Formats: sequence, C-alpha cells, structure tokens
Amino acid sequence: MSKIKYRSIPGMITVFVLCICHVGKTQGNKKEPISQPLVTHIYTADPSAHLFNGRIYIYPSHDSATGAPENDNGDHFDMKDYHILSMDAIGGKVTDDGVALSIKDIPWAGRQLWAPDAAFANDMYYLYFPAKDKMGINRIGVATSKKPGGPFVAEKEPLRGSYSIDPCVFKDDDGSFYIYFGGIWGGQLQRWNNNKYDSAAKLRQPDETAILPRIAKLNKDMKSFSGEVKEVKIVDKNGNLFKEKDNDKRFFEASWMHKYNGKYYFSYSTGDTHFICYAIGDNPYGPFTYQGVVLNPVAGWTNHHSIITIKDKWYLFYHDALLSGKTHLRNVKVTELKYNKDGTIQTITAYK
Ligand code: FUB
Repeated sequence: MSKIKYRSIPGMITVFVLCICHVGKTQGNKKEPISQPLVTHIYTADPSAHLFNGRIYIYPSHDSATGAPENDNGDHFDMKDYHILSMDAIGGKVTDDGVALSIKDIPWAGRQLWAPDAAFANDMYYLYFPAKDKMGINRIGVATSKKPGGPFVAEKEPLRGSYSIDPCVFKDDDGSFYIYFGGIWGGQLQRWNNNKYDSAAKLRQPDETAILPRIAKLNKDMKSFSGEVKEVKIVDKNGNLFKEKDNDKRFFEASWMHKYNGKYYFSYSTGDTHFICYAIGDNPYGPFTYQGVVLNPVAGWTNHHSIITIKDKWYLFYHDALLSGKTHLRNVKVTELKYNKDGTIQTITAYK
C-alpha cells in the first residue's frame, strides 16, 4: 500500500484524478457500481474469502477513522481489530461475528492490522495477519480458533522469518499449504533483500527489475515456515522479469493464489496504477507468466481482492471507497468472475 507517494503532490493528484473519474462515472454519467457493499455498519476492506463447512467466510481488514494523522507512514490506516463476515450464499444475509481479534490481545503487535487471510487445518482455523511490531517493522502473525468466525487467540510472537504485509495462504491439492506475502512502499518489502532487513534500503529505480512477492511453505503446525522464504517470479510472455517502470504490471501488494483447471493463478495489485492483475504458472512457486487485468481500478487508491469458487461459479471479492469517498474507509463487495475458453480471465470493471 502506498504510504509515501500518494501523499506526495503527484500522488495526491493521482488520487484526485481517480476520485473525479469515479465520481464522473458514477454520478455525472449516471454510471452505477456493479455491486453494493456487503455490509455498511462498519467499513471493511481487503476481503479474503473462503468456503468453510459450506458457508462463505470473508476475512477483511476493519477500516476505521481513529483520527490518526494522515502522513507518509500511512498512520491513518490505523485498524485495531478484525471482524469476520459470513453468509450462506452469494446474495444471502451477511452476518458479522463481532470482534474476532483485537490488537490489544496480540502481544507482539504495535499497530495497524492490515489485510488478513485464513486457513483450516488440524481441526483448527488459522488467521494470518500483518501488523507493525513494537519497533515499527511489518511482520505477519497467526492466531487460532475452533470456529471460522473466531474469536481467535494470537501467538505470542510473529511467524519466525516473516516480514512485510498481505499474507495469502493457499492449500494445494496434495494438502500442502503455502503462504504468499509482501507489499512495497508502506508495506516495507523494499527493505528486505535475501530475507535480511535494511531500514535504509530504497525503492527500485525505474530501469531496475521490480521487487518480487514472497512465498514460503508452511509446516504442518501452520505456525512456522518450512525452509527459506523465496521470491515469486512474475514474467512477461518472453520470460523476462518486469522492471519497476512497468508499474501497470509489476507486483505491488495484495497476493492471491487460486487454481483453475490444474494451473496456478497468482493475482496481485499493481498499487500505484491500481490494477488487479494475474499471472499463470505450473506450480505454487512459479514462475508465473503475466496474462492481464482481473479488475480495473476502483474508487479510492487501493485495490485488493480474493477469488474463490462456489457451486461451479467463480467470484471476485474486492473493495472500493465509493461510499465514503475516503481512501482509508472502504467497503467489501463481490461479483461473478468468468473465464474464457482458453483459461484467461474476463476483465471486470466495477462500474457500469
Ligand atoms: O488495508 C491496508 C492495506 O491496504 C492492505 O494491506 C493493502 O493491500 C491495501 O489494500
């Protein structure tokens, strides 16, 4: 997520232009959103959806206006707890199971509970979440519950060897679990090279290869990494890695993995260009070959999603800031996702 540039002058202009475009689309030109917020009693974002016991569970960030100042560190994304949403079917009544985990109950966390994900294994539900530790370094934690809607109890320490933001936990058909993570700019991924932290490390220059998301296999305990954290290669059709200047295609944040017809689909946000893109590979580690756009930019600055199948249909869960008009106060939504015969995804625009 942008913690710096979209608060700089060019970034502010980008946000302003995007807002104007969306207002124009949704009001001036009488364009309407294709989906309504799933809930409006709280602001929610970054929806990671799963089907557990035949019920749809959505693990979102819980946006709130805490009055934290807007600054280069993104302090106004000051989320303090998680609420889990669930429903029997798409279009059905959405239930909010209340506070599932609060930052005050996470011993290692300092602030900012950002985009989470969840998994089921060992007769237990695992909630994976990023937060800044007490030193201000983004780490990924895990919490457990016997129920998919929580409440969850956090481990005393973050996952050993974890860093940055936006965990996505994927279960492969052989029962192995993998965790994808990372986010540049405010997500601090640029500070991690060869899994070592350098607080002074800078963002890449336009002609340098883009920073890559990360993957680790999870051990059976679901609370530790099996082996080293690796980079996930996203390449163009010629097998070349993207450069930083390819910022309409290169990885920024919001990893998601799903499998379709035996292929691995890695999708992600391009951040400062606001697309959800995807790339296809033959195994969980990649490389993944860039294919195109899943979701065009939405109202607000951030774009973050998940993709799951329910009863032979596929769905995209996403968020936008149409209702509040404020980048840090978002609402989660869902719409159907369709494939072409060749396995490519039909691009979605969230406004008619
Ligand atoms: O919600 C906080 C952050 O905003 C997430 O971690 C990013 O993916 C962006 O959506």
